[in-house]
Amino acid sequence: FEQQYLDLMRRIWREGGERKDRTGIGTRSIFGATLRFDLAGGAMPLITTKRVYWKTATRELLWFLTGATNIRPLVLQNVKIWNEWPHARYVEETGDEIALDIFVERVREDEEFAAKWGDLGPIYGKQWVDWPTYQPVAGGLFRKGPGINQVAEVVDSLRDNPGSRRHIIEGWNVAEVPQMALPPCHKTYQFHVEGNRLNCLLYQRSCDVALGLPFNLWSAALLQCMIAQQVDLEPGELVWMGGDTHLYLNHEDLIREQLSREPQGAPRLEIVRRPPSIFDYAIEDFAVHDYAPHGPIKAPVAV
Ligand code: THF
Repeated sequence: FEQQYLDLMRRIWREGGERKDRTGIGTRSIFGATLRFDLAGGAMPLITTKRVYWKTATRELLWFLTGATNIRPLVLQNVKIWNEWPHARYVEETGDEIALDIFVERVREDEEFAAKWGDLGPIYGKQWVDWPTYQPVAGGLFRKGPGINQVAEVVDSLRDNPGSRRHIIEGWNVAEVPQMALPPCHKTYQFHVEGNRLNCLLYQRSCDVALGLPFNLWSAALLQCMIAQQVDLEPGELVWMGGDTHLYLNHEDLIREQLSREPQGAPRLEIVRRPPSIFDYAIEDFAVHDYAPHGPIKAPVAV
């Protein structure tokens, strides 16, 4: 299970081409990679060669499902993973070079400040549950139509038309990409019904293998398990496909340490309650069994 992840990491570090990236840090990268995980029996692609904060990743997923794009609800839950981007924008646009933790405290304490500076633009949550539409009106003008809830539509289409090849949740809204703090990395989810099993394929255009991928794999598998529960199917295969699949050069210590460790155990997910809809899950609904990972490994996130 996890060996696929470690093999990918080793291969990129050994064979990946070095390139300059948007963040200026530099990466080793390969283009095009596939991982496959069978989620039968609650098996999860939860990395054990370092501690992965699966509750943090879960809170992020639940935040996406609310349609929120402001970091404040995450900050109030002590989830820090999106803080760097609004902070960078604040410093750039105001010239006020306050430290990250001071900025985050202001977002926590000051709702108005958060509304102004905590937003990431129309990223995942907005596109998933409120994809904008436009309706023509007289004179060649358009007005805003009702948003499309892609997640709700996929749940419905899985129930009503399981054989469909159109069960898709798309994050890449071409017209709105310029307004996003960061264009979506995990951009396309396709679901597929095979007998009583629900498969999921995630296409990720860009992947930070050391920091991001453990989160992305967990979140995709969790979303798949939640949707499966809602439509009375068993979780099937998770197929992950990466475009630019890379390791940041400043993650070398993490990579060496992690590749020296052996995977331990086979973590399993239990969803302890069946909420009335895909939008009603709470963090308490998830339990992970048999997760006894190696210790965490700290590494800086590239902004
Ligand atoms: N940008 C970059 N460069 N890497 C990413 O992984 C990434 N994401 C999201 C958006 N842009 C990205 C943000 N997701 C961590 C994990 C996920 C993130 C961002 C940061 C992180 O720092 N994880 C640490 C600590 C976790 C914690 O403190 O709770 C870790 O050890 O895992 C990928 O989609």
